[in-house]
Amino acid sequence: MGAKSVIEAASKVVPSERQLKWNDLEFYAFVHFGINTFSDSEWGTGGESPELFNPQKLNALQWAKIIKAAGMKAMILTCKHHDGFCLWPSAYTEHSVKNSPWKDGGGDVVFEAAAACRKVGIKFGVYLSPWDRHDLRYGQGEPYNDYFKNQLRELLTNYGDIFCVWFDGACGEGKNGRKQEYDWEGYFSVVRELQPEAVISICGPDVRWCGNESGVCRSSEWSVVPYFYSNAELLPSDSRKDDIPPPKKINLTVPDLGSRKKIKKGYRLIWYPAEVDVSLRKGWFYHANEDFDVKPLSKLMDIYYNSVGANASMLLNLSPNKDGLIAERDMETLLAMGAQLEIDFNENLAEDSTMTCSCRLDGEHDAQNVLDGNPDTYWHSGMNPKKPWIMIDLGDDYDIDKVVLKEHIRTGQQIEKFTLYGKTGGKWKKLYKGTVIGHKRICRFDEIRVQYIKLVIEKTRCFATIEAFEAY
Ligand code: FUL
Repeated sequence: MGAKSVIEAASKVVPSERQLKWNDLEFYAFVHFGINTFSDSEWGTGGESPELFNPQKLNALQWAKIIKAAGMKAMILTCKHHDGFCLWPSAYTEHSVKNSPWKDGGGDVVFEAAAACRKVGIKFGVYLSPWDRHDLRYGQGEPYNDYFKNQLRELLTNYGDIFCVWFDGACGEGKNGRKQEYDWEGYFSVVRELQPEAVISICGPDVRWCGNESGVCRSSEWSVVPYFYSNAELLPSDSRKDDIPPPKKINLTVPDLGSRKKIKKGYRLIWYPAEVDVSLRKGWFYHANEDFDVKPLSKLMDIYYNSVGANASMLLNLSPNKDGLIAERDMETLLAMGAQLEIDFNENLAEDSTMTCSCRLDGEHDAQNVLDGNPDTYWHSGMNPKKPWIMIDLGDDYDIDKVVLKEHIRTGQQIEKFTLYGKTGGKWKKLYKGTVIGHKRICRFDEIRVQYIKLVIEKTRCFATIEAFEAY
C-alpha cells in the first residue's frame, strides 16, 4: 500500500455505536472492594476465608452519590479480583459472600451497587478477573473457561444494564502450577449475546489500556491504531489472512501507537480508544496506612485535563474501607473535584457567537454548526484542504484560559496538528499548539482577553471536522 492509500484507509476508520456512547461518559469510577479490603492486601492468595468479609455499614448508595457528585458518570465494581472471592452469591462456587458473616450470608454487593447506580442515575459496569487464585478449575482449560463464562452469564443477566465489562490482563499460575488458556473469543461472545451495548475493555476489542497506571496518556493519543494492539495478549486468531504480520514485539506502552510513521507499513487499522486508569489512593484496595496517601485535588485535575482533555477517558479508582464506606478524606477530595469541574466549565463564552471558516464541504457543514450543541451537526472542511481554519467572534472582549475542541469522530479521526490563536490588542497571539483532537481536546493556556479565536489546522489526514468549540 502506498503512503497515500495508508492515510486514506486511516481516515476511514470509525467507532462503533457502543464506543461512541462510552466515549461520551469521559469520566467514571472504578471501585476496588473485596476480600483484600479485609486481609489488607492488593493481590490475595486465594486462600483467604470468606469469614473475613464483613462490611457492617456497607452503603453502596454512599459510593454512588459521591461518584456522581464528583462529576463521574458510571461505576465499575470488582465483582471478583484475582483472589477469586465473589461479591455476589454465585451458584458456581462456594467462595463468595454467601459464606461470609455479612448479612448472615444473605447479601449481594453487586446487587446493591447496581441498584445504587440506577437510583442516582449513573451507569454500572463489572470487573471480573480471569486470573483466579482460588478456584481449582483454574489451569485446567475448559472446566475453568466454563466456570468463567457461567459467572459472566450471572453478572450479565441478573443486574440490569451493564455498560462495560472490564477484563484484566493479569494471568498467573493456578494452584496446579499451570497457567489457564483463556477462551477470549468465548468470553466476548457471552458479553455480546447478553449485553450487546456493553464495551469490553482492556483485554477486549473496544477500549484500550493507555499503558500505565499513573494517570497520564500520550500527548498524541490516536484512537486509530494497528489491529494487533487489541490482541497483544489475547487473540492471535483475530489476524486475517490478508493482514501484514505484526512486529515481533508488541508493546502497548510505547509513546506512539498511531502516527503516520507507525501506520505507514499498511497494517489493518482499528478504532481502539484509550482509557486512563488510576487510583485515588496509592493502592487499588483500601489500606488504613494509606489514609494520608490520597491524591490531592490539583493532581486529580491535572490527570483529568491530561486524559479527558487529551482524547482518552479517565477511570478513577475508589477504595471503600472495611466498613464498606468511602473514607472521609477520599470523599472530601472527590466532592472538591466535582465542585472544581463545575467552576472550570461554568459558562461557555462561545455560545451565541459567530463562526467563520476558510472553506467548507457544503452549506450543510458550515462552521456555525460547531456552536449549536448538537453532536450530529459539524463543520467539514471539504477534501484535502490546505491549512483550513475556523474563527470565532465572541462579540466582545472576554478573559479566557481554556478552549474545548471536539472532532466529529463518527466520520473518523483526522486532525494531526493544529494551532490556536487569539486576537488581543489588534494582534494575533499564539495560544496553544497541539496534535490530535479526537473525541475531545481541552487546550489550556494563560488567561488572556480576546474577542477572536482562530483554529488553524496545519495537518490532517483527508479532511477536517469540528463538532464543538467552547471557550471558558
Ligand atoms: C491490575 C490488577 O492486577 C490490579 O490489582 C488492579 O485491579 C488493576 C486495575 O489492574 O492488572
